[in-house]
Amino acid sequence: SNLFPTGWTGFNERGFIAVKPDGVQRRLVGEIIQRFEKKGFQLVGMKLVQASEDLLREHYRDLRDKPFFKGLVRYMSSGPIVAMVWQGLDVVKMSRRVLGETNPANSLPGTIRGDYCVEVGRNVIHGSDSVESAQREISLWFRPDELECWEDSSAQWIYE
Ligand code: IDP
Ligand code: MG
Repeated sequence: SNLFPTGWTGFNERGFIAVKPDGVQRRLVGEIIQRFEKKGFQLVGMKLVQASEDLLREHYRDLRDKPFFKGLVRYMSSGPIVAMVWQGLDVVKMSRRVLGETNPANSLPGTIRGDYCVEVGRNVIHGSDSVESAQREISLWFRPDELECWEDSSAQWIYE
């Protein structure tokens, strides 16, 4: 988009969101996409993927020393994931609020994790925790040509 020629921050910030295998199995993909769409974010990349354990170990490399790491990789490779890139103003920080807390027990109703799951080890969705990790995760999960730049005709009704 030429509307916001400021680089991948501000209006053009991009975040990586993934519906985890339990979210796909439990038919939550449509509901989750709808929440980001209705909020006003712009979808710029999406695919259904069976992630390899290598990819997941790299994705979660900061957690490699945690006791739950092995189980986390097994969970995340247990079925297909819907990987997405969403764009918009402060999308990374706002997505974390849409998701809720890491542990669904601490997530308020109205958040995805607050509404759709119970345990931290089956918390249905991933969202990048910073702009830096978003950029790392997007380049890990998507090739540049898998991301679409399209003019958002509703931008003038979402941004002042
Ligand atoms: P986040 O997904 O909210 O960013 P992280 O701390 O980055 O949370 O942890 C990544 C994922 O690892 C969590 O979403 C959850 O699926 C899993 N996880 C985190 N803590 C635990 C735990 O104590 N037991 C089991 N799984 C956990
Ligand atoms: Mg995290």
